[in-house]
Amino acid sequence: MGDVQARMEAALARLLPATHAVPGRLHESMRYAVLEGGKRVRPLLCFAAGELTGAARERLEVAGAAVELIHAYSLVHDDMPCMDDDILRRGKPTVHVEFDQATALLAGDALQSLAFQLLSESRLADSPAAQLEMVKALAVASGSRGMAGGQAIDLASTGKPLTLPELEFMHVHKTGALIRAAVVLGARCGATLDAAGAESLDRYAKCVGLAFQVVDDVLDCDASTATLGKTAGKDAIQGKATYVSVMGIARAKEFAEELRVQAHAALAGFGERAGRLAQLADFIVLRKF
Ligand code: GRG
Repeated sequence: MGDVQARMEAALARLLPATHAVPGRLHESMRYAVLEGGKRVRPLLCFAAGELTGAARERLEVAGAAVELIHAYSLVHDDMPCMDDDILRRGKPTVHVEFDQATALLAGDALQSLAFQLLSESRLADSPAAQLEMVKALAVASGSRGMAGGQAIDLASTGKPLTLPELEFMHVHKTGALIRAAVVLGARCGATLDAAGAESLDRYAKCVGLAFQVVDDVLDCDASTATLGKTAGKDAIQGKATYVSVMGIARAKEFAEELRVQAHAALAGFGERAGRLAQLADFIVLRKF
């Protein structure tokens, strides 16, 4: 993980616009939002899926960066006063606090555009058609049928009780879609999987995407602000339905463990090539931050 995280930090620093380029303040805010922080879970998944298909690391750096830029944009916008209104992210003041709201809005917009620029300006897959599929996969995962849609449902349901299927629908879109896209993009950088392989990998991605959110909900009430680098305990204060509020903390922990087991089972046919994906399922479920 440390090796991939260090590679990703260098790649992101290289691929983001320099602060001396005009408009400097916008570029500074983009770099502030992305660099020196975050677990880089999505690029890690991208690299691990690429390992399964024998993808070149240079391609995975760019694909992983594209997914991470979308993730960073979503955090910048989510933290703004019109959404979650938070002042702390990755242990630092949020972008609208450090800069201002208009800059935060533009930084998010520009990060999203840069993600698609990266996906389209260099060769990342063996055929143009496969690369176009990557662009589409990230667009769908980020848009109204994916992350932005999940966020809209989240905002509309704050303070309302949700059933378990409604909660799952929200999180499969808000958090799960981008995690799934990270896996698809990483795999696409290498050799094409057969239909059964692609289906197994997608089953794995769905399990870890959902597990990620279940654990996020557990940590929101189990861990401290200092450990998380973001404000802990907010879900309960804001009256948000979470896996903890709907099923209780003990059952939520059990559910995360069930998803971890299912994720491992989905990888069974791949053998050792899927070792890193299996380790990441463990990390996502057993993490403490
Ligand atoms: C604004 C379109 C738009 C979407 C926002 C992802 C999201 C949707 C909001 C973030 C709010 C949140 C806490 C979601 C729960 C799961 C999540 C994405 C946590 C943060 O991701 P990590 O833990 O963060 O991977 P780091 O900082 O490690 O990258």
